Amino acid sequence: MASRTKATSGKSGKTSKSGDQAASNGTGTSTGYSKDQLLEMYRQMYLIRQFEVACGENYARGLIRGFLHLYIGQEATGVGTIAPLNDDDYIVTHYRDHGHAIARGLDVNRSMAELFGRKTGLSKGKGGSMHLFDAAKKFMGGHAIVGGQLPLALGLAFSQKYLDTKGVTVCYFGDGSTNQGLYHETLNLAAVWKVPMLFVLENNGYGMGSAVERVRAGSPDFYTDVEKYGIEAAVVDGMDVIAVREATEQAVKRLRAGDGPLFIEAKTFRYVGHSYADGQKYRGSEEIDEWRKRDPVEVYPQMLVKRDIATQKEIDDLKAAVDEEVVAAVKFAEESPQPDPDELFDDIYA
Ligand SMILES: Cc1ncc(C[n+]2csc(CCOP(=O)(O)OP(=O)(O)O)c2C)c(N)n1
Ligand SMILES: [Mg+2]
Repeated sequence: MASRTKATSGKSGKTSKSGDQAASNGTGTSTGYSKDQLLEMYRQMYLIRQFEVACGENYARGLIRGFLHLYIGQEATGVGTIAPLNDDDYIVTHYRDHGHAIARGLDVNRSMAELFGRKTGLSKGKGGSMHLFDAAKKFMGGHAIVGGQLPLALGLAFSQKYLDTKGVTVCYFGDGSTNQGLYHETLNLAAVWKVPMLFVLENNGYGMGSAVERVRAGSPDFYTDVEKYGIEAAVVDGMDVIAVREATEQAVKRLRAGDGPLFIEAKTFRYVGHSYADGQKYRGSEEIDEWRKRDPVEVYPQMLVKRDIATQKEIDDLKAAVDEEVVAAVKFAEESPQPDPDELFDDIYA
């Protein structure tokens, strides 16, 4: 991964596993991934999408409360970056965390129950949407403070280096968190300590209602800044799951070899509001429509069929199974008990 590498499968031969033009979004001829791997990436993206749609519906029903930030549109970034990881690698993320949790294989029923605030939830119903957590899967949250997850990830990556585990830590954050001082502090210390940390900037163009251009001086690109810290950075099309996976595979290989931290900026988009309550008055529908043309959950399966990698029936069967899984998760959550009032102060460290 060279500094300022632009990684887009089907456009850059450099990022293709097979050496020829990689396939994605209907272009190219070879992906270098097996059919099972390609279908699994679709299954995860579709599961995330359907899970999020169900969350929105159940928020409207009043069964999910508090803040709800959906990952709709960003699925390819989460799935493509998590696919290359081992069980020993840590993931630390922001409050828009459902997609990462699902891609990491956290229990879908218990994730939904957590959002419903039920006793069977991953955090016994006390964390909610922004705090999905599963230490056994090395999924260390779900954090609500913008950028707050960055120094936590740095600490985990430091431990991996100190204990020589050969693991890596992947930390997700949004464009908005780059305006926080701790973003710069974390980049600096990660470079000084040469920790195995992958910074994944999910640049969806907005921090709440503020477009990046309105709150950022200079270039709208972030990856070009990072070399000032001595960290190599790549930019990738975050709507292209294959390009994201390829870029991450290259990065993770280097992290395990002890090359120090690396950075990927994924250019992506959320099709929905910042949170469920956001009316999106700050942007026009044309912009959303334009990005919709590249919706990975729509375009990617079409590419698989068009290139005879999968049949339409295989795609339809997979969708039907996921639809059932999501219905079952909502049923599980709805039928789960509320936490007991006498548990209120359990697991509280203050
Ligand atoms: C320290 C801090 N300041 C402000 C907020 C309120 N807030 C919540 S989300 C958000 C925007 C963050 O945008 P970005 O990092 O781009 O992530 P995205 O929501 O686009 O995924 C803000 C300002 C917060 N949670 N924490
Ligand atoms: Mg953002």
